[in-house]
Amino acid sequence: MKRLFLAISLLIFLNSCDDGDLIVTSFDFEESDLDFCNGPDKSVFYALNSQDVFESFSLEISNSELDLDEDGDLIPGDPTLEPTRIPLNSNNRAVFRIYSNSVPTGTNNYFCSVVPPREPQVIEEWVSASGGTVIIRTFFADETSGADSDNDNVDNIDEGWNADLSNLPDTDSDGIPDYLDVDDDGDNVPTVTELTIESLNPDGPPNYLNPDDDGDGVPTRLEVTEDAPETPALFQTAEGIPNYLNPEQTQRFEHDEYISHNITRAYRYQVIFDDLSLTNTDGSGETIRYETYNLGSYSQGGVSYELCPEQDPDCNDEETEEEPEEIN
Ligand SMILES: [Ca+2]
Ligand SMILES: [Ca+2]
Ligand SMILES: [Ca+2]
Ligand SMILES: [Ca+2]
Repeated sequence: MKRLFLAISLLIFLNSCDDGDLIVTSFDFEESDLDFCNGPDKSVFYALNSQDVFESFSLEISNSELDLDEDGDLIPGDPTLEPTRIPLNSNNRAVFRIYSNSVPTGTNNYFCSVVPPREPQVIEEWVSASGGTVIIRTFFADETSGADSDNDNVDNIDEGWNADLSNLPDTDSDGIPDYLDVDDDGDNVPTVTELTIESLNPDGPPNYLNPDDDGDGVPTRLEVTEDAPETPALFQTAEGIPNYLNPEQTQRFEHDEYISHNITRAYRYQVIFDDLSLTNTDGSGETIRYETYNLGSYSQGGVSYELCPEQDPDCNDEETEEEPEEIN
């Protein structure tokens, strides 16, 4: 009875103590930059503090709750849709730990290893109770004016990006706004390449926004055969001038081939707990409760992002891989 009373009074005390000065830990991990790892059956978002004390705050989630690729990396959901809500239970849990020594990071990740390493020793541990929820919200991390979402060397702000994503310019009317379009004028010569080519008509639009770069009436896209849309410079005169930059050359090849418009993008995952109760695993029953706890964000770059020009009839068709022949 005495013990129960102590636990209850501690609970009241902890709840009324906002600054956390008088308790063992302040659980001061809010708005951390998080790391992520994937193990055989669980994935873990975590933050480490090794400054005055060795401590960590982690969120372990059963792999079945997450969208993961074959490398164990997160597959981001659509940022415009509702966030993922995962119930806290014995498989999905928040864990706060204090250690005897620093926690190793790197390939043998402490948090995702199958057998918990003997070192460093855990000297204090708090684990979440069932009942709460963790909310994982996905954002694009490249939706800023200074970012270059399509990596074509023209910053978003210079491709008409705005925070509301309203009235986004689409120079070639292929359904892909300029800030996500690697070929802004749809002429099969990537913007990043056209930026390096001097315009034949200095008073006209820059090459990367001009679908007929030499102004000969034949679209650049059709001055190249469908066999080599990626290498327009192959089609050239003996003097080495590509046809698409030569108004004297007006040979026209009809086709509907388009270069790949796929890009890679950067994402951010925000991890917020709703109704988080952490209980000390030392048996004391000490509990601390947060109505909400914003653990922080995990950033992920280089995520493939498929885009298709509306005019392209066979964009991103899965190429049928041939079975390797059996060798006896
Ligand atoms: Ca476009
Ligand atoms: Ca672009
Ligand atoms: Ca182009
Ligand atoms: Ca032309």
